[in-house]
Amino acid sequence: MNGALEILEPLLISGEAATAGRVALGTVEGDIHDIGKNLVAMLLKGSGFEVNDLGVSVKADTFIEALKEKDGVVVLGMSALITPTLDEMPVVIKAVDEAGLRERVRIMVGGAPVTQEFTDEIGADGTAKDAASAVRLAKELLKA
Ligand code: B12
Repeated sequence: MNGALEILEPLLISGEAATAGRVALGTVEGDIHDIGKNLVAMLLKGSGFEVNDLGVSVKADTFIEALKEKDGVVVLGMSALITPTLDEMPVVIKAVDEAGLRERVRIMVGGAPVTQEFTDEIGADGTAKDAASAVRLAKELLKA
């Protein structure tokens, strides 16, 4: 699947200047699933977002460093596919709060086990069930 994504990527990415906004994206610590995350990254890039893909099993500290790299509003996207690693999402959100970044960071979460109820419970700003909806969500979050 990831091999197919490599072939598709240049076809989906238009080469337009990245102007839609910035996204830092990763699969949370303890989780190595990345096919869905990579699809989300690709569609975001194809829609003009500048995407910092942090990879898999990303520690909270690594997310925070990436968010600090530049000033201004940024979307943080976290992916998780295994139920136990969902617990990492509130850990990262707490770290964002503690780093004083929450005001300029819009948080979206996703992956098959993520529900709207869970999203609300952990205080994330939104979730989406597929990559196209993730792009719409990122745009909405940046408007808010
Ligand atoms: C492929 C796969 C693997 C591959 C992963 C390869 C890779 N590079 O990703 C391999 C074989 C490595 C693997 C390993 C494991 N896996 Co696995 N795996 C799967 C499988 C079959 C498909 C997942 C997938 O890629 N789906 C396709 C993508 C496109 O969908 P998606 O990820 O949901 O992403 C979409 C949306 O969710 C959303 N989205 C995703 N991320 C984000 C992020 C944001 C911000 C937003 C907005 C949206 C969004 O958009 C995406 C695009 O449409 C699932 C079963 C299944 N049918 O789902 C099990 C599954 C996820 N795996 C499972 C398990 C248990 C494991 C292992 C722990 C097994 C083991 N004991 O070793 C290990 C993981 C080890 C670890 N530490 O992470 C379980 C998880 C159970 C649970 N809920 O806890 C599942 C459900 C299988 C099962 N039924 O038991 N796995």
